[in-house]
Amino acid sequence: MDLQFTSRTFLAADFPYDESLAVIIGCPLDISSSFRPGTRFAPQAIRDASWGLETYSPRLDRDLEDLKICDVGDISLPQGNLEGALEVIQGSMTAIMGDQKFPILLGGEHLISLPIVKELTRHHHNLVVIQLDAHADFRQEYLGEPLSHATVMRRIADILGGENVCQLGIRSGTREEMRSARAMGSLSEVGETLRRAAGRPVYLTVDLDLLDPGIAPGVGTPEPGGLTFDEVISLISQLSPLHVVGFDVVELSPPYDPTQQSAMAAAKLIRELILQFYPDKSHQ
Ligand SMILES: [Mn+2]
Repeated sequence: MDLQFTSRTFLAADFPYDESLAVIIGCPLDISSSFRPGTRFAPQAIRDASWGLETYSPRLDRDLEDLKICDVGDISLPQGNLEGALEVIQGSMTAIMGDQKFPILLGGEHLISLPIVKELTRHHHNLVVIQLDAHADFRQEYLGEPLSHATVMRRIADILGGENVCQLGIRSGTREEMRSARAMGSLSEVGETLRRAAGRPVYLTVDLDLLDPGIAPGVGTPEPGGLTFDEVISLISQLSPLHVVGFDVVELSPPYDPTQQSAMAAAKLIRELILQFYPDKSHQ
């Protein structure tokens, strides 16, 4: 039969799980969003948008079709039970890491990065987390809650130490957040990040609101004054010398994305991240 079909997976991520080197996991956590909920719909919206893209990246001269990637679908999460949901996410990561796969997480709200990083510290010594985000997400607590998308990087810094977190692109935060982030040493620049992360395993977490709301309006907490798509790609290119061991892209909120433009931006960004950081470069 010589017919072609799209599927419900991310673009070209249909390799058998057992033989895959990288795994895409939807992580539709949607509990602590403070402004515009809807992140539970994001992983599938990103998958659907991805089929509008080419598998080939002219920038990198690499093609998703050459890679061994399996999109396993979305984790079933008990929305309404935050701590339970975080445990389920960490448990899924335990399984993926036990199978030695390169994890690619589609959020979900930003809090998913906390259980992911917790699990990664069990597998990677000396881990560095790089955050690309409009917001510091560095509150001690938010509305009395220590676990929130507004506190996630503070919790990660509590675990790793602020010097092992590099926050890039931050253009919003309270005075107290910015003060704490500065005091803990997590606010960073590209050059500083490259120095600190050199030779170490890196987990990259990308909040889509890094992009300007004109480019990606469909996010939980849009923040004017953001980067263009090309500026984000340029930033990611600058990080290419680093040894990235996994990444997430979080905070897309499809109910606020009626034209799919934010989901398209997310999907293209993910394609570029995969092609840039895929663990086996031998075929390229
Ligand atoms: Mn964030």
